[in-house]
Amino acid sequence: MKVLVLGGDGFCGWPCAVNLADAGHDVVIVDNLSRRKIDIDLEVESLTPITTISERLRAWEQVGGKAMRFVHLDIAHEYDRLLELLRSERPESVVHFAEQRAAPYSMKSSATKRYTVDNNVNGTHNLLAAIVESGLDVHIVHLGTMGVYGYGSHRGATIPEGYLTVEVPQADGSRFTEKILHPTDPGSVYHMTKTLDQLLFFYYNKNDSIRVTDLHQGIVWGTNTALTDSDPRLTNRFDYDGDYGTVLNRFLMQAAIGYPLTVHGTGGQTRAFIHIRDSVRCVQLALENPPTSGEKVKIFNQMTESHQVGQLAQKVADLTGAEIRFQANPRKEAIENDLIVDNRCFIELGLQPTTLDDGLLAEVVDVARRWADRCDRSRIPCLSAWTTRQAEALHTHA
Ligand code: NAD
Ligand code: USQ
Repeated sequence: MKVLVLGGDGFCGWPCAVNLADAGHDVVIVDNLSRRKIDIDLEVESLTPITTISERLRAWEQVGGKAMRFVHLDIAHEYDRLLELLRSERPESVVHFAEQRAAPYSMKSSATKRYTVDNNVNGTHNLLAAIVESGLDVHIVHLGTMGVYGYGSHRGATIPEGYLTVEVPQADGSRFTEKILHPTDPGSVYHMTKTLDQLLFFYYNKNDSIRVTDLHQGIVWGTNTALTDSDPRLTNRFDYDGDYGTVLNRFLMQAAIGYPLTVHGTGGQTRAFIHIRDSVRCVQLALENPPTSGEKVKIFNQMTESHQVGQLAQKVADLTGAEIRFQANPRKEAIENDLIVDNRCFIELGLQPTTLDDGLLAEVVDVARRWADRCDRSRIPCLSAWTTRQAEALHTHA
């Protein structure tokens, strides 16, 4: 299958592209390398040393992988080139990772809020409009987020895969049932862009019958897959800084370098998680099981387990002897939340979940230890505050 991987140079996209090429698909990576440029702006680097995209592709061919091509293109601002690319490549599928994905970065300033909305919403809309204009029947697999459902209280209810069946009361006392998109409750400007993506998909699917699978992914942890681990030049990125590092990888890296684990607030926040190896597998399963013509947007919850942040920190502390340090929470988020998630779609497609207990936690600690001297400890604190109130609390606790 010919697949365009938008954002294929990123943390989730690179191992996914390599995996698809390994499975025999014809892969074209499309990326504007903005993630690498943001690292330069933030004066931080991936903990693992990553090679340039050209070197990654050369290395992949040398280790015997099916050659992949790379197109340097900004999907949010180069509409004509995107359309031309679709017309010339005529892909059967597009995997769309190409968005600004960090909630703290999206909340840093008006400039990063505006950049995140402009980049993410325009990019997704350009892709949809270009597919319609090309007249091609392309299946989009989009990386969305579990955060679209929100992390308030779901009052013990199980979060369904995208759609909620509701009963609507009528004036005459009767009721009818309807399946609607699950209400959204974003917790950051970044998460808000994903809820807007969801509406764009709903509309273009209804109006133009565009086939879409939207993957509501949880927090991805781990760093490499067997393939990206097979040669140092294929190594995947490892974000650890206060803007781009995500919670579990941060805790594991902090434990590796003897830095107290940074639990926000009480640590009562519960989140969904998935290992990078399962993330890669899920994207392949979604690609190989596309919606049929005329089918509504398929929504899968791409997560394998839920954990409370404080309990995760305790687990890492038990494994490594690390100290835990509670921090003023830079985010405006519930002190505690429940999170029961239906993830049957991927399980029924054959996903065998990798869990936290599989020794992979220790593997991440080992990777972090190996590259500990590349860590800039001053970049570890999360300093991006959601509101002035949170900023003041950070300042008081500093
Ligand atoms: P990442 O920042 O490492 O990768 C995104 C890639 O997209 C980068 O290589 C970047 O250069 C590229 N990109 C961004 N805007 C672009 C544009 N306008 N044109 C072309 N390329 C562009 O992020 P990631 O962690 O790999 O996340 C990929 C996707 O998965 C994102 O959409 C994110 O929201 C989603 N996701 C990630 C996680 C996670 O824990 N990392 C969890 C859930 C969902
Ligand atoms: N947290 C800490 N300490 C830290 C870092 C984070 O306690 O050092 C807490 C946060 O306050 C939050 C939770 O951990 O309550 C998760 O934060 P995170 O940065 O790991 O995850 P998040 O901001 O939600 O974003 C990440 C990805 C994003 C993806 C999302 C999936 O960056 O692209 O969409 O996970 S989900 O969380 O399911 O919405």
